[in-house]
Amino acid sequence: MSFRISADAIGSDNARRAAFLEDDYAALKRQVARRGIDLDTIADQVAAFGVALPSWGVGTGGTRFARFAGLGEPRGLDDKLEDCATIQQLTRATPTVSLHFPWDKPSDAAALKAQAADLGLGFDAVNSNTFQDQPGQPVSYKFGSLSHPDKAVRDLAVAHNIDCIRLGQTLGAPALTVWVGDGANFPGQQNFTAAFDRYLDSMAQIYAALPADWSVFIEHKLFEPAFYATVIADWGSSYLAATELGPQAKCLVDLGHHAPNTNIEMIVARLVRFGKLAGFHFNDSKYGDDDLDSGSINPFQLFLIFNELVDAAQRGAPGFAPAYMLDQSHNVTDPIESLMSSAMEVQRRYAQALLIDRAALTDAQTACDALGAHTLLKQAFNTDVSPLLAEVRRRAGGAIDPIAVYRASGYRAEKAKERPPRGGASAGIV
Ligand code: LRH
Ligand code: MN
Repeated sequence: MSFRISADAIGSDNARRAAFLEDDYAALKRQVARRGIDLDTIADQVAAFGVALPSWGVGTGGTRFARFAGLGEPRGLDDKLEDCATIQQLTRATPTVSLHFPWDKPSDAAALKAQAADLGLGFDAVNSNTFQDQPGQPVSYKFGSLSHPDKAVRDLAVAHNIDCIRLGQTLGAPALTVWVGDGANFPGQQNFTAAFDRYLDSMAQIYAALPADWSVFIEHKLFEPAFYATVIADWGSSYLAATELGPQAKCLVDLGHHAPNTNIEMIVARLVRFGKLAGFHFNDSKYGDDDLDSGSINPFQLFLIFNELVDAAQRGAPGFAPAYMLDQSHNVTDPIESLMSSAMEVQRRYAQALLIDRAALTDAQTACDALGAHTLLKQAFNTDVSPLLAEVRRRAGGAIDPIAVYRASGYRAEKAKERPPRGGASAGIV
């Protein structure tokens, strides 16, 4: 029998904190009531918010130089789901998992769906992988996949993506995320237009295989693994491709896939305006695609992104239904702790964006009152919503302090006993 954190462990820890939380929540409720906001209404909205977990994020991540495996690493999909269920049990903010194929290829997709449901989990967008060759693969993705000059390579990549759709359908997933590392390392190595057209032709075949209620999410990325040119390098290329393909194709924004200092919240506003925002891979970065914990480097940017999303939701932007997912690599922390604190961080910035006085903001913007407008955002960003988030977790049966309960439970030590290390040095993100 594998170790799970008991409801009692959560209950008794919550009982110790309940009185303080009640106090803090009441104080926050009074504070925002002075701004004409009912905190319980915000609590209901936050309770309905969820962010999907990346199946590849529950194992220790690494870089091209090395990966230093942690204790009790998940050995396979069952362990990954178990760890995801523990994150959901404590935070109540992560009801779905985003799988990556073939890393997570199940032997029986229907059984996997039932297994996940037993753990209180569902599935969000599935991810294809044509950035690595699989053992025995007849042709290589070394020089690209969906945009490769060789039709045999493109056909293999298209077939793999269609397999992912079929698997995802059985799992009850709503979409396929397509990120390709296709590009060039040398000027002259690639004809930009020909490569883009080959990509569009391949994506059109994948698009044609989509069920009517499915979407395909195109994920842009400035560089890596290609270091001179990337076929889908930015939101512009992604938007052009999604528009060419049709209404079921949308643009996914991975926060780490932009040049430093890019105004990502404005990219979000543009994609929302034209009904092409697929959703997000939340993480943070200082330099490149660092895949650091969400909000750990630039929490104000995350808040500003949610300011655009709440504005869009409140004005009823057409086709606005973004998917929220984490996509991080946990190289030096316990992945479960990082994913819990990141999910709560994303929830925090959403909750703060709900506190913005939008009528006053519009007035200030119309009056060209720059500081007045900025101060309204800062008032919300500087509001400590910790009691709100904790109360939402408590009401949903989660832990008031998930990290404290997790650490006190000895879960990781138990998993270290159940999951002996596989040994051997490794490198790479998983
Ligand atoms: C590419 C990416 C993509 C995933 C991979 C694990 O950098 O963000 O979303 O397929 O990371
Ligand atoms: Mn990503």
